[in-house]
Amino acid sequence: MGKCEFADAFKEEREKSGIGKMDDQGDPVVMLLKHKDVRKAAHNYKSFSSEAVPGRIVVPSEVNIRTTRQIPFEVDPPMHKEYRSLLDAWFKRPLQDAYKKELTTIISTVLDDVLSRDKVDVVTDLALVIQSRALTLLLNVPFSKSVKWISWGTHVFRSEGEALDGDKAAILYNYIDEEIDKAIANPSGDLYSTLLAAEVEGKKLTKEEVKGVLILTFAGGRDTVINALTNSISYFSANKEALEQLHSTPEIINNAVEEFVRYFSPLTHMGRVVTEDTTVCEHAVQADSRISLCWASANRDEKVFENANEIVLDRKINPHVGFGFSHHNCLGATHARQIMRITLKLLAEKVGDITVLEAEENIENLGEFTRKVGYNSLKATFKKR
Ligand code: HEM
Ligand code: EMZ
Repeated sequence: MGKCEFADAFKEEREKSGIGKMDDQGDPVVMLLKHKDVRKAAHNYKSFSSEAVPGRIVVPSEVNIRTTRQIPFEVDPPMHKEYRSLLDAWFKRPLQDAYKKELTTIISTVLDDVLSRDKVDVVTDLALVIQSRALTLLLNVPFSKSVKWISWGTHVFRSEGEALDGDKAAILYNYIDEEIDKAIANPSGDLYSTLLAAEVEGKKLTKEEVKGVLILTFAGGRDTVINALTNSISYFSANKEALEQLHSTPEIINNAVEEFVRYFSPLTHMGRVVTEDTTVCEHAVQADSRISLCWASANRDEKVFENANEIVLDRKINPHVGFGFSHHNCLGATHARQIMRITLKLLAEKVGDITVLEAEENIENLGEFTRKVGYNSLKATFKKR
């Protein structure tokens, strides 16, 4: 395995039984570990539903801190398709030249700031700042809004450490309620107003539905993007030749982004609720129990990926499921990919060396497994090229 190590926590069980078991707050989860099974179950929404009590498909479950249904994440087909058709065009805006140009300015400014300082924390000074400022483009709101979002830290539902925090979540819910009320009073071209004016099946979206889309946009695209950026930087620090490779062959940047998403799998897994007694990977599961689709394990499946535990920056065939698979595949992937592509391009252009001084790893506890998903803190120095 290469230097910046993100071990495959699931290898043994994936090869032995194909499943893992974990308890989550008394509501157990059977994790699907093989690429083939993960894709099959993701596609089979009739047996494995996303439409349970809001928060139940998330692991750890958010049922105690959330009553609003996240849209389109916690809705099954056919209704899911109605919401997706409404949202798809908006979430493709990151492909526009003007959007890419503004995103380039945002990221370039952050990197120039980082290069002007002796030492930075990659998590809070680089990744969180890029993620929050970039989100102003996705929502089409003024840049100044990002100041408050940065102050919320890396997770909108969690305070220091692991625990889900209802009081912290309430800050986000109240904030979104207020922004929705402002958009009702003064409509503009932002995502709030666009959704408030939109119709699904001939009916205007309710405030609760708009809130469901916004909570998901704030929560789903936060620690995932922050981990993807931070982990990539830790890789460049441990593998000095990689940044050189991107500098001399920038045409592989898109492959490198997909490979980082595969290898780091910033979202480890996502749950589904079983709707009828059935089997997964020849293992019986009962109606109303939970399974999870373990993207992180599927992405290291050696039946699918050659040298699965190595980062191959220019990997050509890469059917990773880091952004999910089938109906619920990541709606924010276009935005996330642009952030990653532009960051890698600018790092390769501007930065000559990254040296990590201190790292505090973020380790997830998943029953019998522990998995490194990123860093709580990564202190580093950046030198100009
Ligand atoms: C769905 C990963 C960034 C919004 C998903 C899913 C995965 C994922 C695995 C599938 C969930 C499931 O099947 O239940 C990631 C990763 C990201 C990222 C690895 C960054 C590297 C973002 C961003 C946003 C976002 C930036 C928006 C700001 C969403 C939404 C869905 C979703 C709305 C639900 C789509 C649906 O249900 O149709 N993401 N995500 N994600 N993601 Fe992301
Ligand atoms: C949910 C989830 C979305 C959940 C696609 O993933 O991301 C998690 O970080 C949030 O806690 O509520 O939005």
